[in-house]
Order: sequence, then C-alpha cells, then structure tokens
Amino acid sequence: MRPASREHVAPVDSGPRVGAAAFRPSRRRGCITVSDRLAGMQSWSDIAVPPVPGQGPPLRLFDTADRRVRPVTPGPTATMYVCGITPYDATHLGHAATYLAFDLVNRIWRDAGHDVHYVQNVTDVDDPLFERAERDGEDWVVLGMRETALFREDMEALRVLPPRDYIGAVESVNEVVEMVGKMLAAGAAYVVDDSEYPDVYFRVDATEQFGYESGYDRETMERLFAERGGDPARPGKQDALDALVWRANRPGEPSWPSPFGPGRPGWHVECSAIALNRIGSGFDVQGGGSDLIFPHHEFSAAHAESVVCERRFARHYVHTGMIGLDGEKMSKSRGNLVFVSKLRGEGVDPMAIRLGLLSGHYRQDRPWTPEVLEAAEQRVALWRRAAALPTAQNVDDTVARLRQHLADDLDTPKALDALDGWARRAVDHGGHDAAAPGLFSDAVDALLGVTLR
Ligand code: 5CA
Ligand code: ZN
Repeated sequence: MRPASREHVAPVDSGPRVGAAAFRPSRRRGCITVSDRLAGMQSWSDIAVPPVPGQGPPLRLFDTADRRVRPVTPGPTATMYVCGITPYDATHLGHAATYLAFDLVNRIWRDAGHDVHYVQNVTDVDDPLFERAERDGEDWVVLGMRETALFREDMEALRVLPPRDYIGAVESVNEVVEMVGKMLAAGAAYVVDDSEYPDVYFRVDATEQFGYESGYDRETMERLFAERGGDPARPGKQDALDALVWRANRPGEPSWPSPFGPGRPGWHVECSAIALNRIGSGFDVQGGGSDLIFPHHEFSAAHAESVVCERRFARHYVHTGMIGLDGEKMSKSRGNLVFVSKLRGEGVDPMAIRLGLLSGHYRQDRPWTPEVLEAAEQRVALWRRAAALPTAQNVDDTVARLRQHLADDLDTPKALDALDGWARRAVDHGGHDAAAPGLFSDAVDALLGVTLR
C-alpha cells in the first residue's frame, strides 16, 4: 500500500548539503516514512585506483551545445553531474554503457591529478515508478529502494567509481521548492489557474538563450517534448512547451508541502536543483544518454539559468549513444532489455560486459549482440594472459597511446586496439621488461576500470 501523503515529510532545512547527515529521520505511528529512507541514501563502495606513471594530454570531449569536440578545462576540482536512473526496473546494458562512459571521464580526470566532485541523482519519485508499483501491487517506495540497491550492486560489479553525492529526488524536494519559489518570484514560472490542480509551469521563454543546448528547431522540440514526458496539450498553459516544475497533489499520489500548495517536483527541476546546490552553475560536464538532450537537459539548464541569471548551466553537455538490441533502442518501455544483473547471474564476467560496452564509441548508437560479448571475453582472456607474464616488452608507448586515445573524445575503439596489439605481441613474443605486465595491468585498471588480477 502506498503511504498516505501526510507520511511524506520533506526535510525542512535548505541549502547545500551532503549525504545522510543533513536529514532528520522521522517516524510516525511506527511507520517507516520517506525521510527514514533519505537517511539511508548512500553511494556505492569506492574502488582503489592504482597510480600510473606519466601523464596524458588534456581531455577533449564533444559538446552537444557547441556541436564540436573541444577541450574540457576543469580547475583543481573537476565537477560532473550525470543523470541517474529511474528505479522501476533493473539496470540494463544501455544504462550501464552510459555510466561507463562517464566513469572514463572520472578516471581520466583522476589520472590527470584532479579531485573529482561527481554528482548523480535517482529519480525515485516519478510516474513510471508509480505505474509499475500499481501494476505489481507493490509500494512504490519499496520498489524504488530495491531497484536502486540492485543498481548499486551492478555499478560495483562493473567497477564504476561512485559519485560523491548520490541524491534521491525525495531528498531534494525542499531544494526544488526553494528553486520553484525563486522562479515564481522572478516571473520565470506561473501557476495554471483554470484547473482544480494549481500546477506550476516554467516559461519556455524565461531565458533568452533557451534552445542553445540541443540546437533543435521548434518543430523538433514539440515532437520530442510530447514523446518524452511533456504535456503540450495541458489546458491553461501559456505555451505548449512550458515545462512542469511543481505538480499539485492528485488523489493517491505522494506529496510534500510547499508555499504554492502540496505537490511534487517536476522532472527537469530535480536535476537542476541537485546540481546547482552541490557543484554550482558553470560546472564542467553535464552527462546522460542522447535521449536526454531534449527536453530534459535543455530545461534543466534553462531552469538553473533563470534563477542564477547566468547563460550557461554546464560548460560541456555530453551525451552517449543508445545501446540497442535487435535493431531497437534498449528501453524499459519496449521491454527488449538485457539486464546487467541477469548476465552476472549467468556467470558472465563483469569485466567482459564492461569491455564489450566500451568496444564501441560512446557517442555511437550501437547494438549489443552475442558477438560483442564473445569478442570481449576473448579480449579479457588475452589481456589476462599478457598481464600474468613474468616479463614482456616495454609498455610505456602503449600506455601513452591509451591515454592519447581516451583524451580524444573517449576513443575507446582505438585505445582497445592499442592494448590488443601490445598484449598479442607480449603473449606471442615475450620480452625482457619485468615491470611491463604489472604496468599494463595498472593502466588498464586505472584508466579503463578493468581489473585483470
Ligand atoms: N532518471 C532519468 C534521468 S534524470 C532517466 O533518464 N532515467 S533512466 O533510467 O531512464 O535512464 C538512465 C540513464 O540511462 C539516462 O542517462 C539515459 O539516457 C540512459 N539510457 C537509457 N536507455 C539507454 C540506452 N538504450 N542506451 C544508452 N543509454 C541509455
Ligand atoms: Zn536528470
């Protein structure tokens, strides 16, 4: 049974916060409330990254907004926000591929000596979660907790470095309330007044620069808005593209109190508020799959820019291609999913899953096939044999090429080729360098997240 809306107690403090300490557990009549769950929201376990001698060139990435590859120029602390899962089902290989791409960014930055402040959300209050819970006669809170726990396990198995802040939507409601209040005060948002539900909408023309992130024309925006969770035909909206930022409470839906009435956050504003409050405006990389280019990242950016009065939410907008199966994008709604946990359960080596997903370029839409997995299994086996040799030929040049290819917009196909070449030569012809196998292993671990030990 869903908890009644009164049970959803929003944390009352506001402003930047990190992790569990900022939240007060709350219990009523012996029930576990959402706030108890907030206190438990944790990232997953950290993974040691071995140091690798030397340095690579500075990272260059394709920026969706500028439509070209250009250098990422972080300060001593590099900052990244990557959109997290909506936890109504298990992690599939499409999700995994996206988080692996940004894990490479994290690893390249660390290799270059940056401290990395990585933030990720969990969309644990949203319609798909309620619908799946309803279908299965389950509490949506329990469903979200279970799938988030499984996601953490999958990320650990794939050796994805954990975000520093891992924040549920339910944890950030007070931040959203504060932000929507600012938008209303600034005239960037309005309350629809011809309905029994006083939803709050963000004006698509609230910022001058709206549209710069996707670069899409109005027609494309309208099509994608309707396809990806927007509500162009909602009566009372001033523009079909105005985006929901606060959904007034409907019977049976969870809600939180706010000065503009009880309700729950819209989707884009959740990511806006979580990122702004932790890594601020003008952070280095905003990441996600290409299906988030519009409307999600366009509006996340516009929401933030409307309240901080700056023109650029993120300095780089980075998007991954879609992993498909049998010619179709892998998606929960299509049901053509290959789950990471299912493969793991079948005994597939997570390092082969990792290398299989990294064998294509991150920006390329690409299929997952049995051949991709088989090739990755053979690659891991070859690399393990090479790493276990007592001596091999010098690997310095190969490590330098690995760094170069990764810094060039994460060119993993070329990086993996270079490593294959060295491993094949090492296995076939040996060599006299006793440090080379260990260095190869460390470089593959630190930069690609693949352990060969
Ligand atoms: N919770 C929102 C973001 S705030 C969300 O999009 N959740 S999701 O579970 O649908 O997707 C999580 C991430 O995986 C997103 O970055 C999405 O773009 C990415 N993703 C989803 N399907 C695929 C796929 N087939 N291939 C690659 N990435 C995918
Ligand atoms: Zn997001």
